[in-house]
Amino acid sequence: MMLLGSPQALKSARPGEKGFKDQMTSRMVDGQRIRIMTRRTFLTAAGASVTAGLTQQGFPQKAPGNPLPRPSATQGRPLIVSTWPFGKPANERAREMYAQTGNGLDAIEAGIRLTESDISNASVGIGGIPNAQGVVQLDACIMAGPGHRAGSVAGIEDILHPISAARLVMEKTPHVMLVGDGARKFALEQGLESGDLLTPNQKQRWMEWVAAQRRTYQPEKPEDNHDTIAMVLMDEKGDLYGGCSTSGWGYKLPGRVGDSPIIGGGLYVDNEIGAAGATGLGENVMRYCGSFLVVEFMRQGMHPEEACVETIRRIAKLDPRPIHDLAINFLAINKKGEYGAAGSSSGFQYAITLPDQSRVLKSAALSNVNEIPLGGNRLTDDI
Ligand code: SD4
Repeated sequence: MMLLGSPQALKSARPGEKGFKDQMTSRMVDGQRIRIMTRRTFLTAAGASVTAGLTQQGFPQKAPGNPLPRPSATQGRPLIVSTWPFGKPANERAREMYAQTGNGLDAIEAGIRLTESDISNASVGIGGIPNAQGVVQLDACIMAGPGHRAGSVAGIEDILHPISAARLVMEKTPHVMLVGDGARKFALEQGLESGDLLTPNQKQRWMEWVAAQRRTYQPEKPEDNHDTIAMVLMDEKGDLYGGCSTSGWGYKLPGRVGDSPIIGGGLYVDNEIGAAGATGLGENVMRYCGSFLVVEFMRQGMHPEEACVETIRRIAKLDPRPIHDLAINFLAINKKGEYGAAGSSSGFQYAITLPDQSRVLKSAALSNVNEIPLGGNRLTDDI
């Protein structure tokens, strides 16, 4: 096993010592498993230089140095990449469906439906955090590279699988996006399953939130709710697909729509170039056409990880907030089978699944402030 990374960076903990595991991760490179410093370790180790690289606005003059090899191109297909550790079982479900039907859209829909069904996930499907009035309103979209087709629903209520509603919008209507009650009625007409999306646990939490409210409207801090699933896939022919599903910002104003159902915002697929998806504070993604921008950077020849980093840097350059307050994360794949991800803070994890393996990875990070998501999403040490 090769070891990459600076020895100085590792002197705070050695193999066998407490804390060592946090510093190290491993990755397959050219068929060989290599141990590498985690991005967080690198940022800590390189803390002085990274911090020195931040401008007063809080964004780096140049991307933080990256001692890690960028993930190299994969050969196996389908290649499936999605947000957060819970993306791993969703990817595996997508892979299973792909094996049955050979259809990338079926795979995306099945994978995301698994996450939508997970009551413990507080930001996708049933069990999602409701809006300020205690109503769960869901956003989702789906996109197919071939034909550049897309479907989307926003602010949909009572429908257990908004990703399926989005697919039906794409396949059964001449439209791209349906919202609110129209989306709900359409989904019901199409025979989609309906039900009460507000679980007793979320109802209780919402009542506590209401009780704690001051006069001014104050939604849950968005960084506590990073649980959207965005999934992208390349099939055996090299065709690209993607989907995204979320209950959005916890205790949002009724009717608020985030980036996740916005084509080019929370998701974008260009069958010639690649596909990208987002998770995080949608207001900071949709104002910049974030996923579209990632794909455009890949069109310019950037590796998917570099394209994600560059997109966050662009957003940070335009946005008045310090970079670590942006709370945005992107992932991407390209036609070569390369993949990557980046977050405005450290702590974003994403899942990659191939026919013979499935793993959770840490993304590149543009600041060393750690996100600690609480909205039902659990980060993993099992990387
Ligand atoms: C939204 N982007 O509605 C979604 C929420 C999210 O991780 O991704 N959270 O803004």
